[in-house]
Amino acid sequence: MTIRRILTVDADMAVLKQKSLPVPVVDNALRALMDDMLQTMYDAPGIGLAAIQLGEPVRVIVMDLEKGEEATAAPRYFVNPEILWASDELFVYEEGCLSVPEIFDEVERPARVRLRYLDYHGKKQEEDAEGLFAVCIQHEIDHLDGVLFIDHLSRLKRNRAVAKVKKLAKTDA
Ligand code: GNR
Ligand code: NI
Repeated sequence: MTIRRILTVDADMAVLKQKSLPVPVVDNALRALMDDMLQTMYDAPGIGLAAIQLGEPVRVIVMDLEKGEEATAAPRYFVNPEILWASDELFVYEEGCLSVPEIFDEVERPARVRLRYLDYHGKKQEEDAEGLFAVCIQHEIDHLDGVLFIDHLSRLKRNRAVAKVKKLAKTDA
């Protein structure tokens, strides 16, 4: 398992805007990628990560809503996730993204979604999500379609966010 570099909007916007491709089969090579993703996410730390954030354009997500505390670790893996249904009811949450570091803003999304995906073993699953789980899985599926949470904000806010991340990257370098 390897901690890898997380792509950010200051340097890697073109890659992050790519649409990721469905995975044909869940094999050991894919599980190795998922293990790297989880370790990278825990190290960051974050609660979710899409493969494209490591530069891999495949439809794979990892998640741990327990923030990776060893004792309560609850890693989740989603391959080829699809939203089968979304509630009309909406929910507002202050989101952040490891690819848009130190920017936080409110995004409105469906409060509940029904998911279909393949798990770590390639087994087909269906599941309902609500609360933070629903927020996070929608944020991650957006990544698979080249959509960032700042794309849900006004153009002014989005431009300011990218400018801020670029400035931050300069001062950190
Ligand atoms: O770690 C993360 N926290 C978070 C908080 C609110 C809404 C979404 C997220 S996902 C984010 C990690 C990330 O960038 N995943 O793509
Ligand atoms: Ni993100």
